[in-house]
Amino acid sequence: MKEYFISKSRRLRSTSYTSRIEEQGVTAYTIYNHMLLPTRFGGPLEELYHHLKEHVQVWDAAGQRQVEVNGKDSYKLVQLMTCRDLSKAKVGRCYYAPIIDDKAKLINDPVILKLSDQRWWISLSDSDVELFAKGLAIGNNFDVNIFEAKIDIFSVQGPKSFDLMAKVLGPKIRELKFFGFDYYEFGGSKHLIARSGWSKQGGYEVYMEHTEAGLALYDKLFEAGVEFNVKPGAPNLIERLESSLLSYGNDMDIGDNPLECGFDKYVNLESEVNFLGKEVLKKVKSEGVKKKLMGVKIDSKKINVTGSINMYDKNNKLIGELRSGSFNPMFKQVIGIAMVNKPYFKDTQEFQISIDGNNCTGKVCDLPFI
Ligand code: THG
Repeated sequence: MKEYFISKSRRLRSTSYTSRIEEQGVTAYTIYNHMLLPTRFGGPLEELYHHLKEHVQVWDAAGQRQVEVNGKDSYKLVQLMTCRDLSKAKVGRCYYAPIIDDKAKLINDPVILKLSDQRWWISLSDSDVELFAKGLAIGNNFDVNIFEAKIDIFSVQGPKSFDLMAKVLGPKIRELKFFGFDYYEFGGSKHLIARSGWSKQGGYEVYMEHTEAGLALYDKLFEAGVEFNVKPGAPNLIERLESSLLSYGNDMDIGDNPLECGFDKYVNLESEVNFLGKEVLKKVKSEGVKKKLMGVKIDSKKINVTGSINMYDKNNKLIGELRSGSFNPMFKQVIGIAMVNKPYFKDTQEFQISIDGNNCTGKVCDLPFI
């Protein structure tokens, strides 16, 4: 496939780390929340995939922007936007929480951090939630402030991330529980660090305020990480598919509701909390979904998904559409995420798909893959 350059401009915002990763050999960017997000360093993605599963990587993940909501009505507004019950949310915890509109359509699938009773960060996937939140606040006369916080996340991912972070920040960081966050001292300042990240290889995310000490911490991890074979990296398509981590805009979008995306765990319809789309979701739940996200395995060694690709059964009936995919070294074939129509939800449902003009066969499977 022919590759194209990105024309940089002020609108496609650089991050605190852009000059650093360009020295470190970044070779491709995508755009995420109007910001440069690296996708590749050096050679093939497969090399970075193996490295991520064995060692440790530091990622410029600043594209995961924080919308801060603070003020007297901040809980009311955050709860209005998500179908996950946050009434018992605790300070110091992260919550993966779908944001939906009044028709229960997915606006975003952020991680929400409760910083204090009247202060929240919504750590976004790729859509303009700040505008949506402002519209709701104005329409409801909420007493809140809403703005994009000056935070650039860097993510430390991989099995050796625990040893590396403990070496630099002290052993206490090993005690942090999954999706918890706390403050750790480095270079004379405190840094908010969560045990989270967009891989299943373990790790942390540093919510870096634009400070010298924050950048020094980024640099220090590379210096101290030599013994752990640290490398600059990026969210990895192969790993995230194998780990079944969904990507907003790719696997699901504003045409889908959270029950179609398998977010049942994060849809709380029994509690008293008030959120947009609640009655719609009750109806969807009682009637059952008409399409849903499933895994697929395809008999092919390569794929490049740049748009939806239709899937057909043996009678040439449309059964769904492939939305993401990549060759996976462990499965030794292409795996991907597809939106599958009812009544084709059966694990092992067979289908045909055209990849770059070649007819291939595949099978639907339940998620997660492993
Ligand atoms: N970290 C932060 N912000 C983010 C992401 C992140 N914003 C955008 C994007 N990633 C949001 N998407 C996801 C998807 C999955 C997870 C996190 C963010 C995730 N899920 C866990 C899982 O599926 O096992 C568990 C979630 C839970 O149980 O609460 O980690 O990566 N800051």
